[in-house]
Amino acid sequence: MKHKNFLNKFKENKLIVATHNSGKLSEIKNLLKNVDLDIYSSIEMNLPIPKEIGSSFEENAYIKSSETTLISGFASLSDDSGLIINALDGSPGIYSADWSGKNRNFSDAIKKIEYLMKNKTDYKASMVCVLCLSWNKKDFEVFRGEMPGKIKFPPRGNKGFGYDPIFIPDTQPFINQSLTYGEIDPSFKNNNSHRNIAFKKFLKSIFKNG
Ligand code: ITT
Repeated sequence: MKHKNFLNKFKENKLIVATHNSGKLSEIKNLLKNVDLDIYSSIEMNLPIPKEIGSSFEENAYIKSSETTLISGFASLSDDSGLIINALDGSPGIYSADWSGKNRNFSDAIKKIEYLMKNKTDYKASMVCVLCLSWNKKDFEVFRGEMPGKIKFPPRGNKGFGYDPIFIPDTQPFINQSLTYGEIDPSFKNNNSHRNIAFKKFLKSIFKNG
């Protein structure tokens, strides 16, 4: 059964997922599968790519969803996310997409991280996801999720996207496992990830506040 209790935020029952990243989009569509909204994305609506000039995940998420709502006239949900590495003072952080270059080549970004981590001993890292829901052109709410873990080389697994092959989340399918997100079943990742944590807050808010 699909949940329906939030009509005043979602004109014509529509929600635009404000992303041009197909890996994220497939996870987000899955997380929204029990919500009774008609889901569209920036990709299929051919919307321009917003300039992410903010200085935090929250600011960039707000830029993406508010711009999408302004242009489309509909409520939109953005996702600004990335990998935070302790030994690199939090990099790549909000620049996680930029490190993969114009062609979004994540094997280059991963090689760069491997090089920078050569003499480091602290492999602690986390994945962050900040969602921003914009509606009525000026209203918005942000939701943050974080998954602690560590990075590990060489990259392993091709089930995910972006930095998944080098990130080992603390939450594993079974105790004593050390699988990367690239090796973990996508449904397990989606039920336990930084994105899922942010999504739970988002769903709680839309069902509570209507
Ligand atoms: P949009 O802004 O259009 O959503 P983007 O790729 O530019 O797409 P971000 O600015 O949020 O997205 O950049 C975050 C990068 O970090 C992104 O390119 C991903 O590949 C990577 N990333 C985000 N979530 C991830 C996850 O769950 N697993 C692995 N990598 C992830």
